[in-house]
Amino acid sequence: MNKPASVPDQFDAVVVGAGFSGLYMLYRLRQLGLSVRVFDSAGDVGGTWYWNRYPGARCDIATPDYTYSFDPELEKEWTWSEKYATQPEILDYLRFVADRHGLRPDIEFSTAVTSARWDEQEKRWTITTGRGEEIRCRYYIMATGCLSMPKSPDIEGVGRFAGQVYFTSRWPHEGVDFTGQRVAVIGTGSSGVQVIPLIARQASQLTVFQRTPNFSIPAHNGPAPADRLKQLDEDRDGYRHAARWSRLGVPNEPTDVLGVTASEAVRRERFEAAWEQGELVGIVSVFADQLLNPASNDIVAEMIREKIRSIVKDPETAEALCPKDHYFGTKRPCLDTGYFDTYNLPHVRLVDLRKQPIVSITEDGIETADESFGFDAIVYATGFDAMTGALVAADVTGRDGLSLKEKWAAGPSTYLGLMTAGFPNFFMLTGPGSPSVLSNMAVSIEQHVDWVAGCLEHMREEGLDTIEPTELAESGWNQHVQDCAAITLMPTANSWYMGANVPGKPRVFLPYIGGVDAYRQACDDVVGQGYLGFRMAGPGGARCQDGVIRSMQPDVAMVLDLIAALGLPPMETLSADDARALMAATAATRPPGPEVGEVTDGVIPGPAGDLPYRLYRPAGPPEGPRPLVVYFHGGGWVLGNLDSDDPLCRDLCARSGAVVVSVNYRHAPEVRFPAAALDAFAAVQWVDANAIELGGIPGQLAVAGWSAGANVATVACQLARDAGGPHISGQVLICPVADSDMTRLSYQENGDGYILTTALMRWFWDHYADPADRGDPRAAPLRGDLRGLPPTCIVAADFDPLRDEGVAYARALEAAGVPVRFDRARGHTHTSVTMVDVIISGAPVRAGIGEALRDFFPSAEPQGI
Ligand code: NA7
Repeated sequence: MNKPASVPDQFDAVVVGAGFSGLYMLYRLRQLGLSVRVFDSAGDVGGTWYWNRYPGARCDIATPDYTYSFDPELEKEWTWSEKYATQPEILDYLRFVADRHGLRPDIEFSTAVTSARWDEQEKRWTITTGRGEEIRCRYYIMATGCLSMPKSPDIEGVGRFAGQVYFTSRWPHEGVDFTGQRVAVIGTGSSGVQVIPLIARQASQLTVFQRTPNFSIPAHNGPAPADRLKQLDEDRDGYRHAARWSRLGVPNEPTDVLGVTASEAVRRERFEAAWEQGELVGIVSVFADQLLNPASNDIVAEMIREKIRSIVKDPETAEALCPKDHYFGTKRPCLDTGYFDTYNLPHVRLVDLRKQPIVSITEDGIETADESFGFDAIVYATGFDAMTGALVAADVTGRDGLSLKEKWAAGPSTYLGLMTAGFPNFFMLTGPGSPSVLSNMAVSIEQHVDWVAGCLEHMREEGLDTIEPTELAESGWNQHVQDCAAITLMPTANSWYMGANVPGKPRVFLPYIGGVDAYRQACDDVVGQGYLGFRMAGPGGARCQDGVIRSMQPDVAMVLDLIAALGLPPMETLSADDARALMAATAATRPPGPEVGEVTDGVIPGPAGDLPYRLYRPAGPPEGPRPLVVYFHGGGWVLGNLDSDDPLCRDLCARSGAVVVSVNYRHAPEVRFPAAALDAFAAVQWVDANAIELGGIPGQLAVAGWSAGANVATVACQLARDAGGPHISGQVLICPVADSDMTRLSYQENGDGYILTTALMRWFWDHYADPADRGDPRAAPLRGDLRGLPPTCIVAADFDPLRDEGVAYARALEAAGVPVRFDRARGHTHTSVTMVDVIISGAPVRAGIGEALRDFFPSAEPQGI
């Protein structure tokens, strides 16, 4: 379609792409009364559904959900014919939407945008198209889709083949008849899995070249799921609302069943139900921990492998089709119709490229390391340069001549997946850093479009005409995106989510895995906080509320939410005994921590009676004595015992390779200051004196502690120095109580809501020490003489009221000439670092502690966790 002669060259907004997102963006911008031009290189609307016309192409989200929800009338008028619509039906739907809302006049088809350049003087973008047009606009919006830029096949000799060549992503509109032909398909992702059974129906020979077997479950296609339709009929708004606030963009009750603890019967029942349901949202949620815990993941993976083995008759082919090199869900799982059955057909053969890699495409076919194959046609189902490919394909140049490609050379950087600093008024729909491909795209697209439309409306109302994220907000978001991925198994796979399918592409987890609901909340919170992290300007003035929208580790936030939901009474409102009972009850259900070689209990003669201890010896070699660590538990001198910190002690033991001796000291209010500190010093003396009997290396002794335990540990170091011994090689102080001054900034910032509160800390101090004693260095070690103390590792958590006294102690030690290793527990609270196997993001912090301990003792080796 040619550009009508009357089209002006100035618009409020230019949108690239006329697929699901571009069409709705156009609709919303028009609603705002903005002038808009949409460009698409395709001949019609449809986006990815315009191009991916290969036989068998279908959506993999059920149609009641894979649909627009912005227009109730449209919902009434359109009825999907199947559970998973075919590509032609989805294309018809998008045409129907375009016609219904009269969208086409604002769309210029068969026109690619080749470059876009920001003009800082004019505060406008200049867009150039493949037709040589130049268009100016205030807002430039990429609605280019996540899977729209085909990956060029990275195979030797691609151009050499003399027969027919097809790409699933660019299928001929007139279709292809493979009848009687010898056909090769390269690639077994969703496209390959969908197209293979249909090509097999026509071809005389079909050879599938598989590099990585994929997990696939039967789609059980048919009519749209009756239960979903019923819910929609009864309460359409409620259903759509539930989708918007769900994790994946499809209403689904989250489970709390853990794969690792569920019975075999429950595991089987949940898996079979998901298999029967035939929906991705079900199979990725069989267990709450399947994307976090390798053992849980393997349960689901093995059950799928069992299914594959039961379908495919030839055992060697079956085994080759069984995915074993990645965790289930870390590469996009497929939905299929008869995929595995296809390999039972006599004219279909699987070639395992792990056993015989492709050497080259030849004129006649394909040559592998073992064989030469002749073909009439080769079909490439080799995937896409996902999520970033289409965004950097056009030459986008922001402020100061910086191109998007240059800015993203080491991986994409966005704020909320919507914008990127240095590129004012440039929006991406479902860009990297948003849930996008990990969600129902229809829901995520509507959310993004609504957010952008709301933002532009706000700007107009406020007399603003430029918007751009700040560097701080953007780097904070990038960090959050990576933190969310890091607690899952996702980064372990060579997936297109990681950019790993395109040679040379930086390996970064691209989408946001925190969930559609959490993401929506973050976007809403940004707006609620005055467009936090955005710099806006215009005739109405300039404004910027800078900051980071999510800086807590995602699993820490989740656990805090879970704890809040329990509605427990604040500790400081309880008696010491009730608080101890509550702590013991919550500890009873947590994971036990890593296995260690040996755990034995004993007693130490203390200044006023025996002190119980528990000794942890690492597993495995080397035999013989190990360095010793005397550990003191946390609990504000009031709570805690040998059991309370047991998982942490196991973890420290395994990571450090040292024998850990956890000592219980006398508690307040029964026995007050300075009893705990004196007990700690006595314990250190006794362990040193009995090093050989405890399996330790004499002279290799460190102390460690958490919270009040770190307080008594470091006081013991001060006392040992003053007493001329024992020699202590180092101290590890995890979120230490170093002072009794509760006015520091970290108290103001974090004194309410992160388990250890100001009120609780006051309660601890009141139980432990009289106000007159609280300045004594044995209570507030920061106030003591710090010269000559052993090398120190201090861990301070961002969301801890004690953070700043940990920082102050580290600085003061350094000033006193003590070697200090300071580890910031980024995004953590006072308690989260110690929650072994509960808070996954705490593991790297504890790995650092293990390293610090090993550095105190050059001979130590970890047992390996
Ligand atoms: P995918 O999922 O990226 O699949 C591409 C497939 O092609 C995959 O099996 C690749 O193996 C294979 N491939 C890619 N390059 C090669 C080479 N050089 N040699 C052999 N095999 C190769 O793309 P799809 O189009 O199937 O699906 C994309 C998404 O669209 C899908 O996830 C849905 O969300 C819809 P590899 O795994 O890289 O070893």
